[in-house]
Amino acid sequence: MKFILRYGFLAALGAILIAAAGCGTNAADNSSNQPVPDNAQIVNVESSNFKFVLDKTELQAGTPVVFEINDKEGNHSFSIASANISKNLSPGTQKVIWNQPKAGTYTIRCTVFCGSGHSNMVATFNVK
Ligand SMILES: [Cu+2]
Repeated sequence: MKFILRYGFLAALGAILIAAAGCGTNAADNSSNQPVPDNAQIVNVESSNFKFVLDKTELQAGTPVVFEINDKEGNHSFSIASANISKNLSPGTQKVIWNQPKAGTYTIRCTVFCGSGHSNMVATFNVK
């Protein structure tokens, strides 16, 4: 009886752990519950089927960046592989904070298959 109870508990714990891992966002998810740095550069991003539109594409290196993303339609992701940023988007506003942008040209992509125009969801910006 004790045996059954113990293994029943372990099985339940395992199920919880698997569920938590499965529904969580990935490790690179830049959570919107971080405080926004005072000196941040704000970039407004509009995502829709099937594009990203940024209100600025020239940013300053070394100054935190906050992407204020308004997803107009569809489920997408806002992913910048070379900056280790990936956030799943659903309609509404969400934000991504990038604390230490380094100089370079960056590409934003959607990594969630969102439909026929998915591969067109690419935008670039520069950090100088
Ligand atoms: Cu997509």
